[in-house]
Amino acid sequence: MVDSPFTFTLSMSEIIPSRVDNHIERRLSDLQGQFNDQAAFDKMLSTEDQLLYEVYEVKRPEIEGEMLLGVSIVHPGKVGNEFFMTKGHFHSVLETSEIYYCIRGEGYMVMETPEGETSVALLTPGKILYVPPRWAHRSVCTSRLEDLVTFFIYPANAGHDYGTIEQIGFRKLVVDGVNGPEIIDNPRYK
Ligand code: S6P
Ligand code: ZN
Repeated sequence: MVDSPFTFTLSMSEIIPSRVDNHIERRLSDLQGQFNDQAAFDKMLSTEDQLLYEVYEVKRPEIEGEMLLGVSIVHPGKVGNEFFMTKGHFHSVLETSEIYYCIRGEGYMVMETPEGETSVALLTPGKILYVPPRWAHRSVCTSRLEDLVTFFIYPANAGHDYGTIEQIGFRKLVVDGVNGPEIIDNPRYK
């Protein structure tokens, strides 16, 4: 079967795309064990299970040859001195890449390979980031008031390996330092 081409719009002022097949919401409790300051995490969670980020997906068959695309929105905030972030993942098919286009806000993409290389890319509106195959990736919002909004596209057969990051964490963290956002070594990296 041959599919018909389709268009949709992503207004710079609205940020929610005109076509959405799936809306994911991830809350504080979904990131249990991922933030450095567990006491701050527990305290926050006892008050409210805050919404940290959302993903608006355009669904396609998850097979080789197709692409998945959508918008990721990380809200501003911190757990202790660590900025709100996504869970982060490797792709299950490790040899698959991803492209991000930053639409709004400011933040970082924290990345690393299984071999231990690390890279942290600044995201500002208009910036395009190419995440090559093998690099785990996590978005971090460092804007104080604004969301970090990115458009993403990646091979539909990539899949997500969340387990590795849940167990070992990322090697680098983004924290709020005396002079603003700082990239530091993760003291709890396993
Ligand atoms: C999927 C792509 C994004 C993330 C989204 C949320 O490969 O990288 O759509 O899913 O930014 O992050 P996470 O780590 O919770 O999937
Ligand atoms: Zn990904």
